[in-house]
Amino acid sequence: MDREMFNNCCSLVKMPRQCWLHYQPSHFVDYMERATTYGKFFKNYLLPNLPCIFSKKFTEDWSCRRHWVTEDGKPNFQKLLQEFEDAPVPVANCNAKEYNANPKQIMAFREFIQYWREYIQNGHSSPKGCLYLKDWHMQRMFPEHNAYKTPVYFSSDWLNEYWDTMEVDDYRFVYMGPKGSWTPFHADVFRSYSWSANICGRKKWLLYPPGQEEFLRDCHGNLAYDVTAAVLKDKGQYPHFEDACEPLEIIQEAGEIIFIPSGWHHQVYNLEDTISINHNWLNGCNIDVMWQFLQEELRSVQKEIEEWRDTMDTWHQHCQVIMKSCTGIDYVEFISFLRTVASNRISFLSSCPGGGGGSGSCVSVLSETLGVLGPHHAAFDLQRVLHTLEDILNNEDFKLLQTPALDFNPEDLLQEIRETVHSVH
Ligand SMILES: O=C(O)CCC(=O)C(=O)O
Ligand SMILES: [Fe+2]
Repeated sequence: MDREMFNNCCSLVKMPRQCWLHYQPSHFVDYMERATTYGKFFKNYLLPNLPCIFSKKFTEDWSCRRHWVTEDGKPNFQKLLQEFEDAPVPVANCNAKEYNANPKQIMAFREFIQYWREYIQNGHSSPKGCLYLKDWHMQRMFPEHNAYKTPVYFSSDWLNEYWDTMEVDDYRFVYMGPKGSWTPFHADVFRSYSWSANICGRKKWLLYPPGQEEFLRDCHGNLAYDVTAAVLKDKGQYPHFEDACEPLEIIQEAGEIIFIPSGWHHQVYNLEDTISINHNWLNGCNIDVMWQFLQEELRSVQKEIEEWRDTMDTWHQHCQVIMKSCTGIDYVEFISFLRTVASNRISFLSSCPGGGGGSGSCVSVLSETLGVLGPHHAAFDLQRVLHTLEDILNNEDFKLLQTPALDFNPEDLLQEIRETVHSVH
């Protein structure tokens, strides 16, 4: 990102988000055939929050595309077994519904592969149902495998940066499922973006732009589990279904990467035996969507326990505790997350004032990424953190938290960010 793009993006990001209430999906989604500049992806897809597909050229040098796949494009079970043996993996049963998802169990990788082989031999069926290995933190468990490299387009990733720093979790996953396995209707964690690359096989995606999910709720306000189910046509049960648009339907082929924008709800089918890699990620372009989502989550918790409001001194704190257990994060942790992102950029910018990308002394993946994206990108990120932090500090619910458990003064951080952004020319 150069200075001109920095100035453009700082204005573009302030534009109101598109309203999708009367969406008419075209049956086409933009397709990136060959090298696309980061700037083009940033301006045309990240900022306006639009889906697109990257061709298989973008994954052709990944080692997993060679090692995990046979010559005829099928999962290479033998090789996969050698690599992962008895690693414990999470496996969902696509035939069972638990709330709005599929129940999961932990199984040895070997056991899942044995099931998958039998499932294929049995004409893609099994008395055990259709099992789907999903949300497996393969990269975290086997970093030395270097199975793939995150494309630069998806490298401004605050979510994994923060959870890597905390050393507790990440949002980088592998999915492996037989033909017929599927993922029910949902939006991604914290309304993050996702990117998903097919190592082998094909997927069908049904995408609804933000806001359309309101038409896909039942009379109790619960989101549909399967947007293709006949029950949605029952007006008594799904009163607003006829107002929903048709979904954008995308077929993703082997090797291709799909970009799923923030807050777009989706349902996904494996049309063949499929292996994919998926990351959830967030950055300065959709941090406002996450913050909006957290405020909505808090409002719904408040509604749930409204009756206790006047009887408890710690009611606001209590809402935060419930929000953290349901959503995975509360306001204080959200601020810590923003602070980590800001601190990393402030140190990056102070270590390479000339914007040389900190080359030479850069050892960590993060400083390498910040170096590639450049100082103006770091300044853009800081602007976005600044804007979000200012909004939180003015938020009435935040102000009502009696002892915000922050181990720093947010005003000092705001000042430091302002000075640093100012110093980037
Ligand atoms: O591939 C799947 O089954 C689901 C993937 C997904 O929901 C995502 O990448 O956000
Ligand atoms: Fe998803």
